[in-house]
Amino acid sequence: MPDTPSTQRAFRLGVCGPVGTGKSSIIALLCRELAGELALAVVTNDIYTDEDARFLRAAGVLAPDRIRAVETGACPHTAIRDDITANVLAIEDLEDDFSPLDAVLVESGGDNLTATFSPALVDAQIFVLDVAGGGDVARKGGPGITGADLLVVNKTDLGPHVGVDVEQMVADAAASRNGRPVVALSRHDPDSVRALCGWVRLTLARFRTELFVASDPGPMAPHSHGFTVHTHTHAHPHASVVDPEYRSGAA
Ligand SMILES: Nc1nc2c(ncn2[C@@H]2O[C@H](COP(=O)(O)OP(=O)(O)OP(=O)(O)O)[C@@H](O)[C@H]2O)c(=O)[nH]1
Ligand SMILES: [Mg+2]
Repeated sequence: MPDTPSTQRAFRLGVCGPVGTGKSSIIALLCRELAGELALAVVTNDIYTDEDARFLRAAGVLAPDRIRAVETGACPHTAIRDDITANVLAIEDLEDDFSPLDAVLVESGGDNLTATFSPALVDAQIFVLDVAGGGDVARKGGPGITGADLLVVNKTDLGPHVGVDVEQMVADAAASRNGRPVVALSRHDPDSVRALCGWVRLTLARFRTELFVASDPGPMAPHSHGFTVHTHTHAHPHASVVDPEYRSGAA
């Protein structure tokens, strides 16, 4: 533990989205672009492996001990939405070990279109779609697509190869988001990388003001795992906010 803990904890930024859409690659890219100006750490979530963490350590974008894996033992959305304990502990350990941190990036293991982070776990969240997943996915909606703080339409370089009209896909995505931002990203397109980094800087700056509150994109759709039915009901209304005191550690 540091002698004098910082009065404000690190900004917690979640990255979620379906399997293989490029979440780990985006985290690697953000670390590569921003580690020179921000003190960063990463938590990854996976069911039984720490593969994402190993990928990020191998990418050499951050000191290896700043990257930690949570093995959820169940669907990753459970650990980012329903019981966030393991993730919160991993983040707090990183904050203690590397204080002061500017931001902790949290990757959800790849999951379906409705997986979103609890606003009690992250301050803001990026939902990632992949052009190669099909142009119509952006129209399908779901809380991540419509309500995440940022929607990334990733791998735009693949559009011509998979027969997807990227401009139309981005327009469809934007139309479903009620003005919330969309970034069309390819790691091969420096302008798009700048746009993503610009959003992260802006959101971090907003977090550091007293005006920032985490918003909830909405819960998982009801679903089942074998015999267990998850209904994910909540007593509070959605688009709810986290107590602003929480992020200063006062709660
Ligand atoms: N063409 C192209 N491929 C990309 C881009 N970004 C990522 N990829 C590739 O997409 C594949 C999946 O990337 P990951 O970053 O592992 O995706 P992920 O969402 O973390 O995957 P899971 O954690 O398994 O759900 C890899 O082969 C990446 O190299 C991009 O901008 N363009
Ligand atoms: Mg990954």
